[in-house]
Amino acid sequence: MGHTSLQKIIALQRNPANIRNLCILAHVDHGKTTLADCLVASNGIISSRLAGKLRYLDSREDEQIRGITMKSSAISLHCTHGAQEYLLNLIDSPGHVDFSSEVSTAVRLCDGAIVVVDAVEGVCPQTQVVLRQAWLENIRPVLVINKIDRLILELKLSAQEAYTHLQKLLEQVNAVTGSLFTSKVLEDRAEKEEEKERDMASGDYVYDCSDGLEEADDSLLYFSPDQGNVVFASAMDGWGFSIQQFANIYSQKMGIKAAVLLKTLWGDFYLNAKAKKIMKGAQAKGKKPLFVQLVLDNIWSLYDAVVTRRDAEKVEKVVTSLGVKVMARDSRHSDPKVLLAAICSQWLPVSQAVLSMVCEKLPSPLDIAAERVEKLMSVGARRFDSLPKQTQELKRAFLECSSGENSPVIVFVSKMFAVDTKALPQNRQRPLTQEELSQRRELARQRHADRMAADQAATESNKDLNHTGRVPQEDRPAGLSTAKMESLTLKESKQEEEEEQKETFVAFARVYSGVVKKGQRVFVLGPKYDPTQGLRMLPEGCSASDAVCEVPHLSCCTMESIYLLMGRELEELEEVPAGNILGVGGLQECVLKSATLSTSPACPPFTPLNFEATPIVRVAIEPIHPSEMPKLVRGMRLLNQADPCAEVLIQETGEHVLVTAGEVHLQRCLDDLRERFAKIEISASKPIIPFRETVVRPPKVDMVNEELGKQHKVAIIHQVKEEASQSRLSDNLHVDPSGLVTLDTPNRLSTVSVRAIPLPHEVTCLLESSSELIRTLEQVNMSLREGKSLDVSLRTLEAIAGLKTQLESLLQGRKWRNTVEHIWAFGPRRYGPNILLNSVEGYQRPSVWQCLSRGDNVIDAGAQSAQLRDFDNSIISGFQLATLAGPMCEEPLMGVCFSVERWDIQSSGQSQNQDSVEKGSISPEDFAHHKVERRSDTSQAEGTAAGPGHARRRPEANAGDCYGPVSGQLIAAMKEACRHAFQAQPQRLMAAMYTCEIMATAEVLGRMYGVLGKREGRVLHEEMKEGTDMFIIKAVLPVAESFGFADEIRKRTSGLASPQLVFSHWEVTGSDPYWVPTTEEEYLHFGEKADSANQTLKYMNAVRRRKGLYVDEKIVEHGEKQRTLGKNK
Ligand SMILES: Nc1nc2c(ncn2[C@@H]2O[C@H](COP(=O)(O)OP(=O)(O)OP(=O)(O)O)[C@@H](O)[C@H]2O)c(=O)[nH]1
Ligand SMILES: [Mg+2]
Repeated sequence: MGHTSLQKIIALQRNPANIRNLCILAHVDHGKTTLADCLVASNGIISSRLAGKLRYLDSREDEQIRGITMKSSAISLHCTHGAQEYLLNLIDSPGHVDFSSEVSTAVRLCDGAIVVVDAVEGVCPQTQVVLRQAWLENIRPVLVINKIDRLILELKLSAQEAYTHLQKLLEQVNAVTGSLFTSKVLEDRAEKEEEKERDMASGDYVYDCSDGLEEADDSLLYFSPDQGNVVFASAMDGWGFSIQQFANIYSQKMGIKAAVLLKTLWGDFYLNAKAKKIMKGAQAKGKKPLFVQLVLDNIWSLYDAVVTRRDAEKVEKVVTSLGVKVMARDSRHSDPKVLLAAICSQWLPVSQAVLSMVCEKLPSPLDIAAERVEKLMSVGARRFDSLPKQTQELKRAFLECSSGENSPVIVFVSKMFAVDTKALPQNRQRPLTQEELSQRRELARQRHADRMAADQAATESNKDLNHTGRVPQEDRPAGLSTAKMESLTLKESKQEEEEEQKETFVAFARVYSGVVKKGQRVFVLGPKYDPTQGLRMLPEGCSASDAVCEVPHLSCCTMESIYLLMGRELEELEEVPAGNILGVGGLQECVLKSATLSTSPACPPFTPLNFEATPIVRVAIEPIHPSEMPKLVRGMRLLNQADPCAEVLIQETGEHVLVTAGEVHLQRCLDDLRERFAKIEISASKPIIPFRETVVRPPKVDMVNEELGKQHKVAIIHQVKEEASQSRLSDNLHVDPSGLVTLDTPNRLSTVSVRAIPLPHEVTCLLESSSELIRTLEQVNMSLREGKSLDVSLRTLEAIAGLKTQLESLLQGRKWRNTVEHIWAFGPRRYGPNILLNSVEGYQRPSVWQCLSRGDNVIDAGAQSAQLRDFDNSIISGFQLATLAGPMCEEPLMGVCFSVERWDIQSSGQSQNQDSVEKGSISPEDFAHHKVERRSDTSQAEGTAAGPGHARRRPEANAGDCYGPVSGQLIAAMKEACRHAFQAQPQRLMAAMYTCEIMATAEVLGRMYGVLGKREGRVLHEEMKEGTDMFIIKAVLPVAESFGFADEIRKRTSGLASPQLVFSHWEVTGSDPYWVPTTEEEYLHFGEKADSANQTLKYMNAVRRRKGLYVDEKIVEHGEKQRTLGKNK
């Protein structure tokens, strides 16, 4: 045993064929870090006695305390398999859903993954997610079924039962990969069909009736013990095996070929002892399957002897028969698990089983698939073959993974992590050489002599002072005061040091091609960098060390130091060849979270990481002492850089907002801010819960379930009118009983009529899930409008066409006839889940789907249309503003269709304003870069809306001049019209919902339902997990009610149930916040005030209060005059 030397690892780094880059993925608590411990122990980095208890890769204090991993960390290990030596770059990832972005950063750098599944819990939500992530990144998984000891000791299954259980579990896992595979095959088939259609058009097509599923090769895809990609293990007890090991053992013992055993050890086979043959059909004949007889029975009897019965004699026998050595202190230990671990870790060491599987079954960096390379290189909608030629040539560099002198360096940074500057290898104290030691000794001696001399002098002078009759200031020997002085200066320098002690950022990266050298200069390619542009602007053969002209999204930096990642430690290196995972220092200034580095400007930026988590929990943060604001700002900037998922933004109100994926993540971010990045006391606001505003169809029955007549409608109109009359726009505004709102611009030259219609739920969901696609669609449309052509991949076009067809099929019926063709825009930010519809008679404009029918939709615009077209953008901008912040509590809208039914502009006063159209309108980029400027946009439009009051005072003034540019007026008018149209319908809030899957035993079920009920949660389904006494409950719960939920559940169920909350969807909350009783029955039932609890109103008012908006609440609801009865007599 002993540390693998650094030299050895450096040597192994040069042989990519024997490198494996892999990560460990699983649901939370399935034993990833414990397994990693076993692997780390095999290299002698930690003692094997501590393996499984230390959790070496959980290096943060809070990780150890909470017992969950929060960040992914890497370690390089060495192993020998067969005659070869391998280098494993292993990354342990967190399983908690809040940190799933850390999984994305890990998966990107790997070629393979160990997927760990708890034998009892089976496939859990995060297991599915990580399998999907591995699939999306095209990395190959192998399976470890962990915690098999729980089947023996906790569930007390017999070996036969355990076998059935494991079979089912394997089926479940394979079902997940199977469904991923099928959907991919079907997708490919659709693509092929498209090609065929084109071939058909050219006439050379032979009909093919297969659906592609039969011919697709899926044999490598599934997990199966006989394929060698499954290991059964108990990481805690230190054992694990693949059936290969048992096949080898028994082939010697029984004289059966190992290959035969390998095929039959897992499956419906049994041993016919008489005939000494392996036969099929164990189940039908009621025989023990081979796996039970030869494998599980041995393990079961070992557990029985060591743990259950603690039978010393039998243990002795087993120990001798297995030929393992047990130390006396282990066999005498009071905890039988110690003895068990001692036996098992020699008999079936888990590290050996897992490492052999990894070396054999996972691909090396040389095996990187061409498909994966193309996927990494083609960003967004771009096609790989539309990239410049030099860029396409880089594909070879990837595939060869060559470390030649001339190969371009390509590095991908997937995250930045903070390291205490003092912990960096160059700052670490190294052992002193003999020479230095003697130098120091000499120095110390000198110092001591000086001090002694000074002391002497001081005592003498003191004596002199005493002689002259002055009272000594301190009646202590003067020597002490010198000591004090010294300690003071020490203290000061310590403080200085603390000031200096900073965090240094190290990039977590992988080299895909070339050799990375310390001090090398490289290009940093931002996510929007376009190699075509770069190649055009840069001189040929230009390198990053030359002075570079300004190319957008391209910068240069020096890789100041490079490190080998060794879990808690870093080792400094001089160079790292292709195919390895490494840490790079010195990128702090030019890389925020992730980046692509290259020596060649032809390299495209890699596709962005696939993040599964949506950051949803927002809090506002402030320092306890306001003067420490600059420290907080700096700290938040660092935090933003150090966390792949956290977002930090400054609202224009000055609030510093932190957005995180969940409560646990939030807690970690706050701890980091306090202790590492800002180092000040901070206070965080209550979480800011996001809502969406929407409208619903007018109800058919009233609140007491009576059929509604006209009465209700009258009430709504009444309400709208009332509000409108408060507004200064009232005489420009007209609301008709059907909810159509007509509004004039202040100069009365233009009129818009808008109606708000609720979108069907499915449509909203579709728009929500296709937001990326709609954003692409918008980009394509923009470039078309500007006359540029964008090379869009066939797949993207197909997806857009697919979206259109889906929308068409969902928007059926008279009301929605031809709607899809007439979609004007999506909003907010041009890709949100609301639709602007062009129902203006006779107004023709290019369709949003124009990219599907390139060129052939020339619109025959009449004179009126042409005039309107000039202001088209203003209407869109008004719609964008209206959907960005609704009238209920200024939250974004969702699922609303605004249909513009009339829009006209009178020509006078228009021509002089023509030129202001461009200036006044809000460009799509403004929306794309929204976030911080959001409110300022709104206020700009509101500023224009305030125009009319001001203008009415001077009606005689020139319309064009005093009301400002027509486009601005139109934006404001459109926005107001939308808001009023929205209010003319029954309004609702939509709350963000979490889903959670909770596993609990029957005893705690009742208490758990209690907690769920109290928090407005809803149980979707409940089922018993087969073979266990656990129930799996799936529930939804509003985010607003979720804070402290996990803790409460854990407390109420004594830690037996621990839910994981995952953002799932938006849901309309029950009631109308503006509802007042209108029918007689309702009066009877609710009373005049109808002041029973209205959850929506509570949410709405809370948001309004937070935003400083007017809240219509009475402090005293039922004020009654106090009377002193006595006086009245
Ligand atoms: N019975 C049993 N318990 C195990 C085994 N392996 C791990 N555990 C326990 O399971 C718990 C979680 O183990 P970890 O290794 O921290 O799990 P993890 O997958 O790294 O968890 P996260 O990183 O938080 O997702 C610990 O209490 C371990 O002791 C095993 O083989 N058998
Ligand atoms: Mg862990």
